[in-house]
Order: sequence, then structure tokens, then C-alpha cells
Amino acid sequence: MSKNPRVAVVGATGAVGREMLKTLEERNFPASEVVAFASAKSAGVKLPFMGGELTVRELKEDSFIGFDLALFSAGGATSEKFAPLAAKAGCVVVDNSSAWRMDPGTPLVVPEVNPDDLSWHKGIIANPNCSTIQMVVALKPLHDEATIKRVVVSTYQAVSGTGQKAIAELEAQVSQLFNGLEVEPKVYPHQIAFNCLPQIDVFLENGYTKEEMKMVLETKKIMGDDSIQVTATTVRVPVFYGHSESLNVEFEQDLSPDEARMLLSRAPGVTVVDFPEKKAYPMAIDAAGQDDVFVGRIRRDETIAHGLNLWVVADNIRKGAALNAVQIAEVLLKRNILRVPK
Ligand code: 25A
Ligand code: L14
Repeated sequence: MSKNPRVAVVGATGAVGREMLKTLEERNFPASEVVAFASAKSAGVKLPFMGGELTVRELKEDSFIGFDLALFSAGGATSEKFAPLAAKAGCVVVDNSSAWRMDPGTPLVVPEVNPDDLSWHKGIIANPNCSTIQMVVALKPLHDEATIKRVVVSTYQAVSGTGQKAIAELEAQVSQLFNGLEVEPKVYPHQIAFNCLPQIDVFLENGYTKEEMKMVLETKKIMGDDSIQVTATTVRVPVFYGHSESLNVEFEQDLSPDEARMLLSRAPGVTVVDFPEKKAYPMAIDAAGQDDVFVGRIRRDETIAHGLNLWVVADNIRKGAALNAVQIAEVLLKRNILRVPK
């Protein structure tokens, strides 16, 4: 493409959509124009962009004519319906929903891990689940060195992952409880303030939640290695921004904590914060608003031959969603593959 791309942001009024606009602006993404789309009820809403405002348009079936790139974060149902329409109109989609991730014809990409999978896109590219993205960014450099056999992960996930309405629900419950009022859960099945909920997304027949199975299946696809075993417990905690994860990793070969620290400190998109003597480790409140994946508490699992424990934290709305999507678009531009193949 010779001219700069014309970009649509679909679901622009949501927590992730707003961050996509902010990320395009901060990274000086070379767009000839950016247009914000959402559902009919948000049409006319003004969103800040590049010192001015964008007026939100209603997303319709013919919205994509004349666009080169669309960043979607409007939920699975919207993506299922509209992403193929966009691709048909010649507009490449980077989709943040779970709709296309496990489709064999759709690449699932984290630029630090598997950028080459972008070469076979057919017009839709899936952005992985937020918890999966930060985990694979931390695992990839270790896997390349010592081959991962198995990962046991437990997550501590912020409410912003669910969107604006969940952020508002945690705020409201905190103030209701301080004022001696009853809380009435709406977004989550139970009170989230001062509580932990071992359920993210819906339960499946095997007893796991859908969020847990996303971590299991998406990790194999992104790492391009079906032999990596992952088992997950995903937990919602009363944090606004930033997902934290405890990873227990078993390797084929030996990897010392010092080697892991060195590999991670050289890895793109990773910052190691691991100074126990100074009580320094990654925390959600520090990762919020940052681009990197933060890794600390690196230590041996003393119960197995080749095992490490790690603590991994990232901003779920940035690296977990908006930033990763914009980084994918940047690679498409750089490699001159921002076009729907015939
Ligand atoms: O199915 P999935 O893939 O599992 O995804 C389900 C949902 O998860 C959220 C996202 O909600 C998604 O809809 N999500 C969070 N992280 C995600 C991630 N990494 C993620 N999903 C996937 N991957 P969300 O709140 O972030 O964004 C929702 C956006 O979707 C728009 N939308 C819904 N249906 C649509 C549609 N757009 C086009 N066509 C459709 N049919 C939705 O727009 C929103 O932009 P909306 O207009 O229906 O609702 C926005 C309303 O919210 C208010 N509001 C939003 N932000 C603020 C706000 N008000 C004040 N301050 C704010 N900061 C607006 O007033 C508006 O009414
Ligand atoms: O699949 O509620 O990307 O935190 C990520 C956020 C599903 C919901 C996904 C949440 C979504 C999830």
C-alpha cells in the first residue's frame, strides 16, 4: 500500500476501544484517517483523539468500504457478524474478541512471540486473550532455551477486562459497603468488592471456565507447539487495572533462576523486577498504564527436576488488548502485508 491506511475502531466507546484510540495516538500510527464505530446507542458520542474529537458512528454492514484496517473490540457476536464483511470489503481486521481465535484459518498473534504467523492471514487476525498474551510473552524466551513441558497458572484478574460496566460496579460496591448499604451484584454473579471470584467467563462441561480453556488452547496455537501442557485457574480480584499471574513451569532441560532472569531481561516487551531484598516485585498498580510485561519472584520449584516459579503482571487493557492489536497492525505495515489476499 502506498498511501497511509484508513483505520476503523469498532467498539470505540468501550474500555478497550478507548485505549485503542489512545494507543494509535501515542505511537503515531501513520493513519490517513481514524473513524470510531460502536452500537447505535453510542452514535453521536464524542471521543477525544489527537487533541480533537471523533464522533462515534453506528456500525453497519456497509461501514467498511474505503477502509484498509479495522481494530475490533465489540464482543464476540459483533466480530462474528462484521469481521467477515470487513474482510470482504478489502479491510484487514485485527479482532480482540474470542470469536476467531481458534479458527484454523485465522492467525492468533503476539508480535514478540509469533509475528511470522501474520504472513498467512486471510483478512482477519485474532488478538489473543489478555491473560494468555502476558503469559506467552514471559514464557517464549524460556521455552526457546529449555523447552516447556507443563505450566500450572493461577490468575488474579482485574475488573477492567470485563469492560466499563464492571469498573463502575467495583467502584459502586466499594462506596456502598463503606456507607453501610447492601450491594447488588449485576455484572458479576457475586460481590466483587473485598472478594475473589474463581470464575471468569462461563463454565464448560469439563468443569473449567471458558477463560481457563482459552489459556490452555491459545497458548499451544501461539507458541506453535501442541505438546505444551497448560492447566489454569482464573480468578477475578477487586483490582481495576492489571492482571497478575502465578506461573509454575516445568522444563525439559535445566534452567537456573539467574539464566531465566538474564533471558527475560533481554526479551522484547519484558521488564524484570526481581529484588526480594528490596521488596521489589511486579504489582498491578505499577503495571497499570505501562506497555511491558513485568516478571519477578523468579525461583526454583524445589519439588521437581527442572522447574521454576514466576510472577507475571501486565496492563490487561494495554498489552492484553489495545497495544497488542496496534502492534500487530504495525507489523502488517512494516512487512507490507496490510491487504486482504485475493
Ligand atoms: O465476546 P467476548 O469476546 O468475550 O467480549 C465481550 C466484551 O468483553 C469486553 C468488551 O466490552 C466486549 O464487548 N472486553 C474487555 N476486554 C476485552 C478483550 N480483551 C473484551 N472483549 C474482548 N477482548 P467493552 O466494554 O470493552 O466494550 C464494549 C464495546 O462494544 C461495543 N459494541 C457492543 N455491541 C456492538 C458494539 N459496537 C458496534 N456494534 C455492536 N453491535 C460497545 O459500544 C463498546 O464500545 P456500546 O455503544 O454498545 O456501549 C458503550 C456504552 O458504554 C458507555 N461507556 C463506555 N465507556 C465509557 C462509557 N461511559 C462513560 N465513560 C466511559 N469511559 C457509553 O456511554 C455507551 O453507552
Ligand atoms: O476473551 O471478563 O479476551 O476479564 C477477556 C476479558 C473475555 C472476558 C477475552 C474478562 C475476554 C475477560
